Amino acid sequence: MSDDEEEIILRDLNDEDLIAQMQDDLYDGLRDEVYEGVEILLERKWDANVILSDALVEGMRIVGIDFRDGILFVPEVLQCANAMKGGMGLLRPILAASDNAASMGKYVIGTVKGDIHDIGKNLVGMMLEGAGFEVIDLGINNPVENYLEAIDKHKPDILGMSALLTTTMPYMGVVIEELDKRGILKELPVMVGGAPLNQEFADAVNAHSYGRDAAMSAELAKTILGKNR
Ligand code: B1M
Repeated sequence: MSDDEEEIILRDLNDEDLIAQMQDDLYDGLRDEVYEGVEILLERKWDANVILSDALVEGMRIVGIDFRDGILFVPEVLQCANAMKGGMGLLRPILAASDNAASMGKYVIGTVKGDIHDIGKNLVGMMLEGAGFEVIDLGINNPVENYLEAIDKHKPDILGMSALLTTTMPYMGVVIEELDKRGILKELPVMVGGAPLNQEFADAVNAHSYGRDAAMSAELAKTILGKNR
């Protein structure tokens, strides 16, 4: 089937079928189709946050279940991630468009050492930008030295760490301990987040706050800096 024929089919679908098709396309790692689905929904005046949650995040949730159950494997899930990032690329400028003339503050964010998951972190970054923060993204697999260097260089108002693995989340504690030893922790609020975390874990590693999801984390960041109106 040619791309043109696929385009016509997607455009012919009603909203509900299109969302279901996009979840399937994300599952099949079809970046162009996911991108096009987002485009169509935007043309139909769908809210970017709803497209993100209903089509992309929900699609990835389904992928996660089959990944866990050994139905999907790493190469396939990488393609799903690639497809999701395609759709996110289109939503990014909309989600990151800020009404705030003044910067809310600087936020350094990175996925911790040993962990290469970055979709959730990227979403948090987008929402923060949308809320008016200047976001410095350190990417994935960050040892403590990277965080220290970024703090020194950028003087952030908040430091954020993301982890998706139960094996890498304890590393957040290592970073926080190092910040404490150096006297930085009392000055710099640390937010932690990622699917396996919860408030209890955040408390246990002495993090200032726990971000449950991207939208809530942006609100939380404003609250931390006393800028939530
Ligand atoms: Co991975 N993986 N993976 N994986 N992967 C999970 C996390 C897993 C739960 C899958 C499963 O078994 N069901 C499982 C972890 C199990 C565990 O730890 N108990 C797992 C595993 C085991 C692995 C490998 C070990 C597999 C292997 O090699 N055998 C391997 C590890 C690699 C490594 O990191 N060293 C691995 C690899 C990969 C891929 C590379 C293939 C790919 C990542 C691609 C990429 O990110 N560029 C991948 C993916 C895609 C997933 C799943 C399917 C999806 C993750 C995702 O993007 N979710 C995931 C299953 C799942 O979570 N359903 C899984 C969508 C995203 C929007 O949500 O990231 O949770 P999330 O982010 C949310 C919140 O958590 C929060 O806000 C976000 C938006 O609302 N949040 C924050 C996140 N960070 C935050 C920071 C904050 C605040 C909020 O403040 C700073």
